[in-house]
Amino acid sequence: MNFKYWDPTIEKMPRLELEALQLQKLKSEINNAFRTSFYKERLTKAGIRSSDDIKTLDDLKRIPFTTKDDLRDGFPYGFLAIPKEKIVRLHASSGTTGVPTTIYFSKDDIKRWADYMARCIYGTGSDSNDVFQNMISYGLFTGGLGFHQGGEEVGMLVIPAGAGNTTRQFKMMQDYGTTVLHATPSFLLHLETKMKEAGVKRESLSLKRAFAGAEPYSEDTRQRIQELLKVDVYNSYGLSEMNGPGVAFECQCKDGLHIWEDGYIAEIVDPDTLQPVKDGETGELVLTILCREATPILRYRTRDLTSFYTEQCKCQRTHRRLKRLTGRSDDMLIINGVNVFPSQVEEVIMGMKEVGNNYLIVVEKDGALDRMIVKTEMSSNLFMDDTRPLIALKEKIRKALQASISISPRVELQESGSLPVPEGKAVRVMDTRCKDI
Ligand code: DLL
Repeated sequence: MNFKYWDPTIEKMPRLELEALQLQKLKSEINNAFRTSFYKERLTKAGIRSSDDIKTLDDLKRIPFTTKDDLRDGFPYGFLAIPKEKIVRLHASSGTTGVPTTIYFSKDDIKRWADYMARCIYGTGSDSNDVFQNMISYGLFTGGLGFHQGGEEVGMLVIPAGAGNTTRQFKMMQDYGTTVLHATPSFLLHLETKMKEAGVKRESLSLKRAFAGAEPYSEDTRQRIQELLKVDVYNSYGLSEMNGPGVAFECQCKDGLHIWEDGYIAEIVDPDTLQPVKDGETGELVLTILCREATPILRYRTRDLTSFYTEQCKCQRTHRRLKRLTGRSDDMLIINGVNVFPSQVEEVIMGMKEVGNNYLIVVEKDGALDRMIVKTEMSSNLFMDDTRPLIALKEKIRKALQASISISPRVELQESGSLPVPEGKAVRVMDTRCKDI
């Protein structure tokens, strides 16, 4: 395979040099942190007086973790490290409490972010010959502008399509000869369902590849998108606290996501003990950003569960790879005492070709007990009035789920395209139990 590197000196940098670079950048990020009211207090309390107290990368452990609640408490300017007149943009996520976590950027921060995004995009084999349709929300969400800038940096023709409106999306693909897509995996599946309905022939499109991220999805879902849309799918991971997309991305080997270690320090800890897990073990990803001056964030608890690959990638990049992120430590459901991750359900059902492109997990109270209902769409060649194959399919799904999660859910089949598809991230779980208490 002919791998493409945006900057081989960085992407293939020997580990020792890379770690020395991390230490140097960490010190400068700590200097930035001391300019914020939040870290000035936090670091001083932890006995750190200046970046001189951080002598090795191991000293990072002396710094306390930062959480989403800290960011909310620091709203609006508690994490700002530069004068207001030097900020050129903000991105924010509203979250559930209504206090937005807000991240500010200087002009240089935006340039650096675009450069990481370009590295991700170019590493998939995309270049200035490509037409890139960015089908994700623009605005305060980082997915739209993040990919937009990266695409332009690579020299692609970028179509700022935004999310939703499949009819318009198909029209743009045909009009401009789109070769590369970016969307959530759930929207890519939805697109395929709508393509059949709209009578759009795959042969009339020039698609080669798609970037899919912003929400967890299984390897089976990737395979399904690849087969149905006939595109090469690359996993893309990021979070607004760490700029947005561009934190970790798959290369052409598509075997784990390279985390850009010249821009981030990644640790994986046990979410209960907060101690580092052994290499290769699953735990919660903790990130320190090294490439942003306006809003430094040190040891951020992402809540995302993953592990490091222990061996180097065939592409020869030295930046370590993360395993596909399957869920968050806070999205675990406890159903009648059994722990269930939504990703386990997805893994079971997306591997079945009779199952359509969308599903929903409902958890509700049934007297004192919990009841789990899995609603799945059927593939478009099954029909509601033909009951025998439907009963058999329900039973097949129920048994497969029971074998995987030790719970026997009620399975409900729905027509293809009938479950709701939000414009942003997919909503996979409806847990109504707390309302009954
Ligand atoms: O979702 C940034 C992004 C935009 C990433 C576009 C990729 C593509 P937030 O809205 O802050 O930022 O959500 C971040 O989404 O902590 C994960 O829980 C989840 N997430 C993002 N990418 C993936 C992925 C953007 N590839 C949160 N696999 C993160 C699994 C993902 N989960």
